[in-house]
Amino acid sequence: PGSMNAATTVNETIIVPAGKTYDGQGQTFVANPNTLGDGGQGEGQKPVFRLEAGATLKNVILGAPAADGVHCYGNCNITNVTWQDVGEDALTLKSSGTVNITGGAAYKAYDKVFQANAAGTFNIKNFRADDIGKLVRQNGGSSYKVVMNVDSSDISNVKDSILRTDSSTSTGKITNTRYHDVPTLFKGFASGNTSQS
Ligand code: DGU
Ligand code: CA
Ligand code: CA
Ligand code: CA
Repeated sequence: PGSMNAATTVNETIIVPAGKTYDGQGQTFVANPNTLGDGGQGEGQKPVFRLEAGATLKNVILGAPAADGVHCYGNCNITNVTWQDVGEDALTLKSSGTVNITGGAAYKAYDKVFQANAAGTFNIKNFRADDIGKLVRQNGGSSYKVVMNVDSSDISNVKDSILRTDSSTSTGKITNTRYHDVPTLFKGFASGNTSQS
């Protein structure tokens, strides 16, 4: 009980080394708009967290501004991380790997939440998303394979679609998930590459 903890302002990207875990213990982090980015739609903003291969980020709240969110270089685990107001996007896979997103939430993403800029897999489980453009977007025009799995989540107020790709090899699967005010679940996938149950 008592007063809330003030947000921590991040002036320089926090790097989580390969294989290590960063536990935010429920603290709120905000980007310094002058050094990382203002969380608007301008490209080239810096991430608040950069995860090297095999790193884990957990128990973190990203407040506003969130700049370019989280960058993953290879496999990463994102556990109980909430974006209160997604910046340019929430998380980007920068080099090939599997991103496991378990628990947490993302709100107010003008465009994308999760951005796939390399081949890999997104396993999204027990996640809440509201007021977003798209939940996962493979980089426009790319043809590598991205596997997008959403399970036991709750998604609402989507402008575009939940999962979107331009690649004929990418796949989308949505299971045990509730959604409302979603115009399209899947966009751009080859026939036979999506499933929903
Ligand atoms: O149009 O600039 O949106 O990582 C292409 C975009 C794209 C990336 C992507 C990102 O290449 O900037 O935020
Ligand atoms: Ca972008
Ligand atoms: Ca936003
Ligand atoms: Ca971005």
